[in-house]
Amino acid sequence: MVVTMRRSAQADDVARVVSTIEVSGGTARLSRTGSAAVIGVLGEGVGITPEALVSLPGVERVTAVDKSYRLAHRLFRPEGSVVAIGDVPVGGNGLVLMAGPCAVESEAQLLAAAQGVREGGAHILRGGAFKPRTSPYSFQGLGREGLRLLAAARAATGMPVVTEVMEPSEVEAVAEAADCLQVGARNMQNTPLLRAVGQSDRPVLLKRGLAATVDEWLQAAEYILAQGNERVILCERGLRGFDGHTRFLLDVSAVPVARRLTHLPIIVDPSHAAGDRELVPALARAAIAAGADGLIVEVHPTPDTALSDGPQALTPTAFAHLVEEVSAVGAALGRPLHQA
Ligand SMILES: [Mn+2]
Repeated sequence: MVVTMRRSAQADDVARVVSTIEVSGGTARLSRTGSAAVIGVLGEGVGITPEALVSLPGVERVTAVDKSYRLAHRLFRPEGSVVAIGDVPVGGNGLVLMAGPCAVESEAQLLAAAQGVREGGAHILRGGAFKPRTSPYSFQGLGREGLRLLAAARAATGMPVVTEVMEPSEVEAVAEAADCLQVGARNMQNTPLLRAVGQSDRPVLLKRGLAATVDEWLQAAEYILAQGNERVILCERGLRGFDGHTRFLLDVSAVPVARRLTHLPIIVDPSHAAGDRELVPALARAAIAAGADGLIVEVHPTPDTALSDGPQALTPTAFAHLVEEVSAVGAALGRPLHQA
């Protein structure tokens, strides 16, 4: 259930609703953005009925929402959420660009990538220290040393950093080095990891699983939100398709579908969907046209020597060109690139 208060409701009206929920054994989560308070009811049990809540002073309406997610539900924050990564707001009107190498390989490679994407117009640096590779014989990332290099790149460029965390036991170390924790597609339904990042104070970039429905994706987000971390950004990155010309099938329709269902910001990863650098700009333009709040793009100073995902990596020059194109698409829709 989601309880929407009247705009005229007083603080003690809200407190009465919260205590009614809690006395009945439920948990109340308050959302206070916009003109009216909204209260999400978690773990509603035998004692709480919509009738008991709707008759309380100040209550405008009580809406039954899909039981599987409610803090992620658009009703909980109808005007949409803005989630800051460092000082960069994701969501809202401006478009945000995250870019950098698939994997952190060395100090020189990361710094060249970071400076290249910053000059090209990126707001946030991406780079993997812990890499979930399909084959155990592929490069697995530099691990803790990669985190150290990311923190150094952040200090050198001033760009906030997003990087993947794969294990609950690593959340603290990754949160220290990075401004945003990425949960990768292969871990979207790793519930211990979702709970662990839900207890972190860092924002979380939640990639959609490569065979996950939109509802499963939103339920994964709900795991994080239910732990108390309200800062979740969704990322569409392509589904398993049947045509080998692209690595995955970018689900552009997931952007407006998720937009209708949730208040969480939504970005798109055109790189892993395409798997081919020549296709990345078209998918990036399509994502912005479909209403995405931003992009996460793989860029490498020398893609041909990349230790992972080289075929889909753009050069910094190609990235700068992509930024010009998506900026034009965004401008046509009244959504300029975020200005620092
Ligand atoms: Mn990659």
